[in-house]
Amino acid sequence: MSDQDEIILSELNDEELTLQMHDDLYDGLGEEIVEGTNILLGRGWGPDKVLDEALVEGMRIVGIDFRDGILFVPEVLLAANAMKAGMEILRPLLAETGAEPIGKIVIGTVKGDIHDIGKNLVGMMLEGAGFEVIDLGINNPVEAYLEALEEHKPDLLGMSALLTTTMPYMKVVIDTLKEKGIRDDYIVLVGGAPLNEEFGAAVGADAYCRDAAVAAETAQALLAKRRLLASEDA
Ligand code: B1M
Repeated sequence: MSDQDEIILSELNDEELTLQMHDDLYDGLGEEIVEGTNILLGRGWGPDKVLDEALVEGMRIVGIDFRDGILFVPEVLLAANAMKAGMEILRPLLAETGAEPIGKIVIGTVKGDIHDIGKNLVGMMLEGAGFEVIDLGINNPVEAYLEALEEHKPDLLGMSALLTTTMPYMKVVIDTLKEKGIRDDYIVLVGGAPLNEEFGAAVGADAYCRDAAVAAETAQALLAKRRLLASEDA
C-alpha cells in the first residue's frame, strides 16, 4: 500500500486537507481532488474559498515547478485535469444566482494557445455574477470570434492568453473589429498571466483583468456605465 492510500482525507483538519490537496493536484489525482473539494464544502467552506485556497493555490505551485523544469507537460496536464474535476463541482455553486442574465459575454482563448483553466474560471465567475457566458474554448482565430459576435450579439468580448507568443493576437482581433467598424459595439476585456494594464491599453482593449474576480467586477461596472451613457443619449 502506498503512502497516498493510507491518507484518509476526511480525517485531516482543514489546513492539513488543503495542503494535501495541493499535493494531490501536483500528483494529478483527480478523484482525491473531487473528494477533498466535497469534504471542504461539507464543512461549510464557500466555493470561492475552496477554489482560491485549495485549487488555485495548488495550481500556482505546479506553475512554479513547471517554470523551473521540475515538472513537464504530461504532469502539468494531469494536474490541470485534476483541477478541472474540482472546478466542475464548484461551477454550479459559483453560478447559483437564479436571476435573469444581466448581460452576455463571448469568451475564448486566442489562436495558438491551449491554456483554458484561467479562462474557465473567469467564465464561472461571470456566470456567478449573473452573465450568460458563451465559451468558445481554446485556439480561436479571429474568424471564430467574429462568427460568435455575429451569432450571439453579446455585450462583451473576453479574450485570454497565457503565452507571450500568443498575447499579441489580441491586437489582431481588436484591429479586425476596428476595420469592420464594430469595435465599439462591444466592451472588450483581456486577461492572462503574462498581460498587464499597459498591454491591455496598447492593444485597444477596454480593460485588462488581473483575475477572475476582477473580470466579473469589471464586466459589471463597464456594462452599467455603458447602459447609463446609452440611456442619457436616448
Ligand atoms: Co503552459 N505555460 N505551456 N501549459 N502553463 C505557462 C503559461 C508558463 C508561464 C509556464 C512557465 O514556464 N512558467 C509558460 C509560458 C511562458 C511564456 O509565454 N513566457 C508555459 C508554456 C511555455 C507552455 C508550453 C509552450 C510548454 C511546451 O509545450 N513546451 C505549452 C504551450 C501550449 C499552447 O498553448 N500552444 C504549454 C502547455 C501547457 C499545458 C497543456 C501542459 C497546461 C494547460 C492545460 C490547460 O489549460 N487545460 C499548461 C499549464 C497548466 C500552465 C501553467 C502551469 C498554469 C496555467 C494555469 O492554469 N494557471 C502556467 C504557469 C503559470 O501561469 N503559473 C503555464 C492557473 C489559472 C487559474 O491562472 O491562467 O493565469 P491563469 O488565469 C487567471 C488570470 O490570468 C486571469 O484570471 C484567471 C483566474 O484568476 N485570466 C483572465 C486568464 N484569462 C483571462 C481572460 C479574461 C480575464 C482574466 O478575459 C476577460
